[in-house]
Amino acid sequence: MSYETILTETRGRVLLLTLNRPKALNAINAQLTAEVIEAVTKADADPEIGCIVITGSERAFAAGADIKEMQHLTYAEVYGKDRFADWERFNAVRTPIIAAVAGYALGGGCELAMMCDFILAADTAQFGQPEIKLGVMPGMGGSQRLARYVGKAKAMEMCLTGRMMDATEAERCGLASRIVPAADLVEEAVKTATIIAGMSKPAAMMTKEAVNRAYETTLAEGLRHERRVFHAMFATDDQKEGMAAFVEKRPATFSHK
Ligand code: CO8
Repeated sequence: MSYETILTETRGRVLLLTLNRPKALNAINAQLTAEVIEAVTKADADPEIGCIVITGSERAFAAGADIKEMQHLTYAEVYGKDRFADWERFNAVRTPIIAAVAGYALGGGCELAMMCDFILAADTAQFGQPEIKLGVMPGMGGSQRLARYVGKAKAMEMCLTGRMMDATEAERCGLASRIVPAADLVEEAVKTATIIAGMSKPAAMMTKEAVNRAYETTLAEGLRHERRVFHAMFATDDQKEGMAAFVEKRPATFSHK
């Protein structure tokens, strides 16, 4: 399938997906939504892809859901079509996804970045949930994920005032894993993704599932889940190879099985 609002490129075992609606600062419209979900779902099913990087432009990762597309919708239309529910398919992707954020990540853009497994921030990144200024509120996880990732005080202030958070603050409060110079962002993200994609894919998928479980369940349940998944890993060829390679003092070659 050829895409119009995103660019895709395979680098080794990494899919690099670039949001590409520059005139609208990568505002997330229905077409971009469908294309991103199609591309990540396909990559998830591809055993040759071990990690996905989603990025935008220097100016904007994404400036939110497309306001012009939403402006005249009625309640019956947004509720009837359960607008944004399609993103649940994005959340079901088991391959690790890195958000490489430069410039604005606002509203749905910040929510998309938070739906990824971690955020690498360029020093130019600006995060925000400015929906309140439009007379609405976050609709794709902003009120929930931001509160879990940065805590109630910051999440509440950001969602109620719409103020933006720069990269330094985002890293300090745990929203971004680290900050890199804007010029190096994509290369650094691909480099990080290449490390992940070189690991056993089943181990990476199970690790993603286990860490995400920490946000969905009690500590006791999460610990039980982790232990059972750890046990299951001994059924993989990659566990045998990884441990043999360590003992034999050589690099592991994973078969992703
Ligand atoms: N939707 C549609 N078009 C947009 C959006 C947007 N969110 N953001 C920017 N644009 C367009 C502008 O209209 C403008 O187009 P044109 O040249 O045709 O007028 C172009 O992009 C450039 O924008 P600006 O001229 O405004 O550029 P500035 O550098 O002056 O300002 C800002 C940049 C600060 C980012 C500014 O554009 C802005 O405030 N944008 C809107 C940010 C916002 O409110 N985002 C939240 C949107 S609501 C939302 O996301 C709900 C989430 C629900 C879930 C989504 C699921 C993914």
